[in-house]
Amino acid sequence: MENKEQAIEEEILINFEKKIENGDSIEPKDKMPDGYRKHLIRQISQHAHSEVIGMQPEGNWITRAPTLRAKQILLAKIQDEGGHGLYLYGAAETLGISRSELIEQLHTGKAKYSNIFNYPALTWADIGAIGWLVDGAAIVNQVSLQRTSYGPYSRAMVRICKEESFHQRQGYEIMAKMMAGTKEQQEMAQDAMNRWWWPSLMMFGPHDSSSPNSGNAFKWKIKRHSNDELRHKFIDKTVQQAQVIGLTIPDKDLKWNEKTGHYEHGAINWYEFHKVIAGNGPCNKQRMEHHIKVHNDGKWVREAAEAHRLKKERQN
Ligand code: BYC
Repeated sequence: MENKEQAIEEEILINFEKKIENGDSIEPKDKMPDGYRKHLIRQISQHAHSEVIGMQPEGNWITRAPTLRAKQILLAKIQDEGGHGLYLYGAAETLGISRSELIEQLHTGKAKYSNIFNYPALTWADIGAIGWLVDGAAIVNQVSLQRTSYGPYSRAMVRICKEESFHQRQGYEIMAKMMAGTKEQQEMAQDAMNRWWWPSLMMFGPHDSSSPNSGNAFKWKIKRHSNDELRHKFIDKTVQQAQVIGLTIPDKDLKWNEKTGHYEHGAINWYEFHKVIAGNGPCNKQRMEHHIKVHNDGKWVREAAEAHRLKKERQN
């Protein structure tokens, strides 16, 4: 009996590895090793939580957007982020975990979400910096994930990237406008840049040499580029964009390396990164309390939807 089960497991693994090697996508009905399934649930759910928690710092500015046009654009962007969360929760659910389990993992601290959303959005320029830098960093990562091996995740990325590029431009437009404005507006934009630059670099995760999940992620073609490769890509394109509008990158060690064809950056504060992802950043408590409150307030909606579903099922 044990031998038979072992033989089945081995066959699953051989077929799976063949598909990965050929570059075929893995679909929900395909047999897959448990490690692959768990790795994806961890990453996709953390990605989904990041999209939804990311609505909070921006939501803080809806009522204070400086013009009706800016308010409309911001509202649409935040709504998009909620939609991204839904595609990604849907992709995670195809791996055999329920939405309520995923939310419980978030609320109990078992699942992480991006470090970046634990910083406050203090001024209108922060909304520019979030769109330009945070969505800009997310795009670089997500364009690479469009070729990830799990079909539903890869397809979600294609759709999300189209919307993110609009978000990035929305943020850059805010920063460009402020840099073309008064001295106070220029200072406000530079201050936002100074506060969001380093946490944005941390979004790509630890350096490759201290990234425990990268080994399997590459073996299974979940990741196509390393944390450091993507971080460099982001820096190279963002430095030029900053120069065009007159913003200074807050890194005195930043310099162009002719040989590598990339910018070299100063040391990232990994102590701060680990503190923030362990739950001790400036806004972790506030973000989670808000999510739990809103989730509890929406309990009646979930109950009504479930009652409706059961009623329909009885009628059929
Ligand atoms: N923040 O082995 P590593 C958006 C954790 S939302 C927190 O390199 P991996 C937007 C990592 O989870 C876009 N934790 O991990 C929304 C691991 O801990 P666990 C969000 C981080 O998975 C609204 C440990 O550190 N994008 O754009 O190979 C408004 C070791 O790391 C972070 C995604 O989620 C972090 N930054 O690589 C505006 C992209 N980095 O899980 C904008 C999808 C690392 O073992 N995710 N950790 O306990 C990924 O591509 C990968 O998961 C990462 C990390 C590159 C982030």
